[in-house]
Formats: sequence, C-alpha cells, structure tokens
Amino acid sequence: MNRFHFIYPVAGTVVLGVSCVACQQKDKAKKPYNIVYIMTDDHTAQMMSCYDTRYMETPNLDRIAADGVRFTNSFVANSLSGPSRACIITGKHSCANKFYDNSTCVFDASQQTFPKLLREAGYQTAVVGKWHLGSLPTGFDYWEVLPGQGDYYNPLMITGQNDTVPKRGYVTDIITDDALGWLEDGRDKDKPFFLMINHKAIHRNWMADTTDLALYEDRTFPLPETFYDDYKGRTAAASQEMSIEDDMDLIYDLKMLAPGKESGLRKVYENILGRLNPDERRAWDRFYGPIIEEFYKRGLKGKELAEWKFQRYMRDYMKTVKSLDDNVGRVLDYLEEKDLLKNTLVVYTSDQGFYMGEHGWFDKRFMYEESMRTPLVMRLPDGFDRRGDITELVQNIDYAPTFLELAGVGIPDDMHGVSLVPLLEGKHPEDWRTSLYYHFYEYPAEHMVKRHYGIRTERYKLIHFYNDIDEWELYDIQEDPHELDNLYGKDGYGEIAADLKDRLFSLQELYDDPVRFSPERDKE
Ligand code: SGN
Ligand code: CA
Repeated sequence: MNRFHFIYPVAGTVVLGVSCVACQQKDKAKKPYNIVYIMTDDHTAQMMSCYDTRYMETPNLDRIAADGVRFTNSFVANSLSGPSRACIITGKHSCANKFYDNSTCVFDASQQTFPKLLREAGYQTAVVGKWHLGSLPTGFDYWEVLPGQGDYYNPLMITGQNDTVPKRGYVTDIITDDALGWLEDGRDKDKPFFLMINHKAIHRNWMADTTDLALYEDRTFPLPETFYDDYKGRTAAASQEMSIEDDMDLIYDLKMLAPGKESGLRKVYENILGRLNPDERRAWDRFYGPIIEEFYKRGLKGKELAEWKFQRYMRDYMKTVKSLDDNVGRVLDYLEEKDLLKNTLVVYTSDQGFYMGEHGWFDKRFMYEESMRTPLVMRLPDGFDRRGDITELVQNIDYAPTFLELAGVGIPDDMHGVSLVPLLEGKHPEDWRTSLYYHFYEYPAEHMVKRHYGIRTERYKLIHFYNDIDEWELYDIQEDPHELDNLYGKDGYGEIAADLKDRLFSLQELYDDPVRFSPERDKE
C-alpha cells in the first residue's frame, strides 16, 4: 500500500490547484485581497464565547466568526510560542524551520517566509507586537516588536530602525494603536497589504488593564472535570511542573504580594510592578489590597487553596482577554469605517491553546487537546460565501500557503502546509488530510514537559514521549475526550496502535524529521 495514501495533498497538487483558484479570485476582486492577521499569545478556545459559552463573552472575536467561519479542528504543530510562530511564517514543521524551542533557538531569518514572498509580489507588509524568534523580523516594510516576551505595562519596543523605545500605557492598546497608525498613515495605499498584529496578551502572568480590574469578581467558575486528575497510566503527564496547585506562584501569578511573604517569583513580580506609573500602581493596589488581606487572613490549605487559586487565575485571565476583545473591536471598526472589510481577510488565532485547570494545569506544551488545539476564526472578504463551521483538520503550517494563494502568489513546493482557500470557498476536498503531525522539543526546561511527537487523526491520538523516557500513549478522543485512559498496550488496541505507528512513521518521513522512532524496534 502507498505509504502516503492518507496524506493530502502532495506539494505538486497544491501548486497546480492554486493558480486556477487564484485566477478566479482575481476576477472576483477589484484588487488583490488584504490580510489582517491578529494573533494572541496563549488564548485558548475555552475562553472565547464563539467556541465555549461556559466562561466569558468575547463579542468582537465572535463578530469575526459570525461574518465568516469558525474552524472547529484547528491545531498547532508544536505548542510553544517561538516554535509556533516559526511554523506559521515558514509554513513548515519545526524540523524544517529549525526553530525547535524558545530557550535554545534563534530563528534563521534568512530563510523563506510568506511575508517575504508577499512583499516580493507587491504587498505592503507590517508586523507589530510580540515576535519572539530571537532574530529581528525580515520581510516587512514596517515593524515594531516587543523584545522577547515584552511587558504588559509601559513596555519597550524595538523599531524597524533598530531603536529600543519606551512606550506609555497598556500593551494591548499600544499594539493596536501602532497597527491602526500604520494602516492609516504608514502604508502605501495603492498596494494591497498584509498586517500581522501579534499581541502579548494573554500570556502569563495575566496582568489586566487597570480599567478592567474590577470585572468578573462576582463570578465563581465550575472546576473542570479533570481538575483533580491523578495521571494514572500517564507517566509524562505526572512529571510536569505546570500544576495550579503546586507550581502557580501566589505572588507572581496571583498577585498576593505582602510584606514578609516570599515566593519563587516574588522578585520578578516586584520588577514588573515597578513598570506601572503612579496612577496605575494606585489602581493596582486599591484593587488587590483587600483581596491580599483577606487571602492571608483565611490561611487556606490543600484543596481549598487549589480551588481559590483556580478562581483567581480564571478572573485575571479573563480580564486580560477583555482588553484584547475590545481592541480587536477597534480594528474591525476601523476596517469597516474605511470600507476595507469587503476586500480584507481578517484572521484571529493564538500561538497555541492553554489549560484552564484541565488536568489541574495552566500552560501548554503537551499534545493533549487543550494545548494542541488553537482557536481559528476568519472574516471573509466579498466573494467568499462560506459561513459557519469548518470541521476539516487544519494546522498552523497551513496559514502561509493560504495567504499566498489568496494573494495569487505561487506556493513553494517545500512548504508542508496546505492552503485553506478551498475550504473557505465551501469545498470539501475528498482527499483532505486525515492526520496531523506534532513534535514538542523543549525539555529539560521550565514546566518540565517531556519531549514528544505524535499523530492525531479524527478519532485517535498516538503520542511517543522520548529522550529520558520511552512511553507511548494512545487515546480514543471520541470515547475519551479528556484523554484520561491510555489505551496503549491494552487488549483490543494492538491493530489500531500498529496502524497509527505506520502512519506516524510515514509523516516523519514525509516531513523529513530526523528525530523519529524505529518501526522495527517499536512494534506494538
Ligand atoms: C515564560 C513563562 C512560562 C511559559 C513560557 C513560554 N514563565 O517563560 O510559564 O511557559 O514563557 O511561553 S514566566 O515566569 O516568564 O512567566 S510562550 O507562550 O512564550 O511559549
Ligand atoms: Ca504562547
């Protein structure tokens, strides 16, 4: 049997498909489409009302989905900021773009990226906000980026002239102002544009705008079903350091700073608090002061403390999302006011998903659903009538070919991703991919999630944790959506595991991943 029978499509097919679709689109549009790509950091679909109504309202993000499409099976290739961003701009898995992890890699900025290709094709290109690739942006007419993770308050930004300049205010507002400033005054209005708005929010330690501090305080959230997971049968899940109960810092993450109280990240928190101006600091202390007093008075322990931490985490996270949602609204309003919406694709996504207490965790990294998934909604330009849900398996390596096709630019053969344009046109290609490849490398490192790779199909997930461990996990996502029951090695699952291994190995060969398993040695 052909090893690649399940993989859609081989690169050549994509390129052939592209040109004719691009021609059709050119006929529909007066000039090539603009693209506004908005990406947050660590914003998970559970905290977006168009995906999940349990927690918070995100009316502006929902506007994007309501006027377009919501991808219900959207995933990343490596659930960590820098690697995810490298996959996005190259359209390639980490093994090909060589940006494996945040801690040891610097992105080779001389390699092919889609912004460079768009720019060569006559697009005006810009990026503002979080970049996080070690090297500076290339392929952009305009850029202004945060150094590293950046700060929530009064952040520094590196400009295209390579100056580091101090900004005043709250980072989500600043990034939006900067993006709108470029749209209004910075670009050549005779050319189509690609604008990447990369927010720092909703990254740890979830510092809200002072104007949003009072929100959600009257709400108590139900604990996720898996909050007290015992990790039985899952060695790698048991050894992480991302537990709300054990690893979430009371002072840095939950802001419980008080005289005489120590924590591992107290100094880091004091430093970032030092960035607030006197008015911001007063508002901060006025809000957190009574909560801190009450917290230390209660002397919570054990489960009570874990659940208190969860509630505070949820509230701080939501407040940070609120500002993001408001600012996305500003961008949509601007595009509408300037009559740009009809010719512009607006994309909203995140660099990965996140745990909101599922399995007892915060953070990401694992190939499990909450962090391998990422929200993806798109508002479509005129001529694209597709609305509602797109259920096909898509991955962040697909954005590059999608934008290139939309711009009428050929998709290079060496990109791993597949253009989503046929899906946006309402097609359901029969030979669409039926599996996704994933590889996470950052270990040993913060949060101590072991290295692993795996395959996800519509129904199953097979994961191999390797390096200082050699453990396989198999889940039937349909029957066990929380991935609690590791079926690997269990009676009745031998054939399924063997088939998935065969398919996983084929993907490792297809993407030429040098870190792969040996099918002979690892026979089920
Ligand atoms: C920081 C955070 C981690 C987080 C990484 C990666 N620690 O190091 O909790 O996992 O970023 O996040 S902190 O003490 O600095 O907040 S990523 O989204 O940028 O990949
Ligand atoms: Ca992130």
